[in-house]
Amino acid sequence: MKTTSAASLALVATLLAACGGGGSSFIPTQSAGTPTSSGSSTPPASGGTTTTPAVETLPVLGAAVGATLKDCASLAGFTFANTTITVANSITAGTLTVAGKPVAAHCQVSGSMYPRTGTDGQSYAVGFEMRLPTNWNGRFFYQANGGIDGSVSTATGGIGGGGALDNALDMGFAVISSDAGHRAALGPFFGLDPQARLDYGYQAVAKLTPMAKALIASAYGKGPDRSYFGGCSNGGRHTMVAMSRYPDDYDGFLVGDPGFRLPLAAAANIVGAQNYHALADTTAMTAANLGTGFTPAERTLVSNAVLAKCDALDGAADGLVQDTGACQAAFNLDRDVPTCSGSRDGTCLSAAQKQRIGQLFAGALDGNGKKFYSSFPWDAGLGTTGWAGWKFSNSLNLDSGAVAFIWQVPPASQTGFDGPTFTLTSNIDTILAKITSTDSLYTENSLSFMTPPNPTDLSKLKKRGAKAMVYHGTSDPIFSSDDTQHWYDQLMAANGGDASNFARFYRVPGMNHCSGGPTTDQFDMLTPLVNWVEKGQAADSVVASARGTGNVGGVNADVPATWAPDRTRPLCAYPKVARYKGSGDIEKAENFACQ
Ligand SMILES: [Ca+2]
Repeated sequence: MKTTSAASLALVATLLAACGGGGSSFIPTQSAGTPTSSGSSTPPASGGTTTTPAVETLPVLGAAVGATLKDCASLAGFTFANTTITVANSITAGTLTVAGKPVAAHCQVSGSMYPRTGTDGQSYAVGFEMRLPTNWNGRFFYQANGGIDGSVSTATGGIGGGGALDNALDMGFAVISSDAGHRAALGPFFGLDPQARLDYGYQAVAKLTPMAKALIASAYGKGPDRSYFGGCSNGGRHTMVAMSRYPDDYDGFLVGDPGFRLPLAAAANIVGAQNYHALADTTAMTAANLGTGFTPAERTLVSNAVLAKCDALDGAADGLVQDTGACQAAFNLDRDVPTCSGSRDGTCLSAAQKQRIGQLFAGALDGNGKKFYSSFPWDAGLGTTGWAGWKFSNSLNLDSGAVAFIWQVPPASQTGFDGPTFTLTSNIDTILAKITSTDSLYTENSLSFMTPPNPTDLSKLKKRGAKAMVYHGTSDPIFSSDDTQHWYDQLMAANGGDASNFARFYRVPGMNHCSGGPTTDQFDMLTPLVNWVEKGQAADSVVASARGTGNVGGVNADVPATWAPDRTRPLCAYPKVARYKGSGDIEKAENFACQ
């Protein structure tokens, strides 16, 4: 079961070879058994001293200056290369709301760029909308959307987490949203067209950014003083890709639960589905049946066993595992969860469950027993419907089509394609070979167009004074917070052991994918990002609230009834952990310190 470091390196070499040297850019996972390894490649200094070099002072870019929208209707006549504007509408205050409050008056401009016919005969374009506040704060926000894109979601601009109490648009940002170059009606089949793959991966951003800045200049008489980029999930991936590819175009990056190695994460979720299917009641290829392989009672059993070992490690037995790193050493699935002596009844796991589920948490394996994606940390958020949805349903119905049509070379046949059959009957080695392949039509492999090139080289971004804030729920079932943590460890190593002067990483204990779970997931990370970029004020922590009964941003049903509904916690900049000070109300962030 153990994957050695040498084996991990061999896997990387194999995948690199399969890429044909064509721009592969993913980073290797940490070796098994060291999920919190620093990843440092710097040998320790001789002589026993471990002095950390002083972190250099970086530029502060200065505050944006606002302006007033001149005339919404005239923006229908805005011209830009390869761009068609279809509508420019004045939107009155209150037409949109956030947390029950009216969003301020703004102008909605919709259009599309680069219309063309794909190699599959379908029509393609980069569709977008921009929302331009009447009272503008001088800033631009690129809203990166989730999933496989395809929809122009309302351009309000997320500020982080779940149940947001505000949005970038209402704060005065000019916001763009796009479909990333394809229509939702195509589903994953847009991937049959090679250019649509590239637009989804990174090229739509390059097309939209100069147009958006020109439209802003046309609307307000000047371009944006400061530009921001943010999103969660695939939107977090877009943001990390932009950090690597477009560091000159944006000043601040807000990264949520990033799928920055999305094709590998999806392949790992497929391996997960095959394992849950092997543990399930029947051979039915349904989410309901996969869910019988690890039932709600069993998932809650494991979450509770994790809490029993880990909850108090942060000084507070409060239902939150805040010392995620210490927990991985403290918890042992084999030892700490009862093994069934008879039939499964929710109070134990079978030996087969322990073996398969334990391996999935340690990191999915290829057919040669080598790990190709990250471990997942043990945490308290396994019992939720959100966790189950990614493992048992999206593995069958979302990852399947994305792998088969957007990332594989050649793509699968569209005729008679069935997602669950693909997920549960495909050979993982065949999938891994195809998502790292190219041919004469698909000349860039999925790891090249989906993942950030050289993700730990952010020197350009750093030197010019741009900043990045990254958050990740430790109970995210699809993109592992261990993977993001390992990236950040490597970023630290690449910057003399400390990247905190330009990039910070905040774990969200208990949070599932982007929101939900037994957690405090309501927070504003955009305001501290602006303060960092424009005033040089870096946030050691960001206060987050639980969304219990009565929360105006939307109640999170996963918040335990034993918590105060408005519990707050500091989200600490990694590697620090929120620890209870030992006195004071355990429901309040002020009684915890980042240590
Ligand atoms: Ca705790």
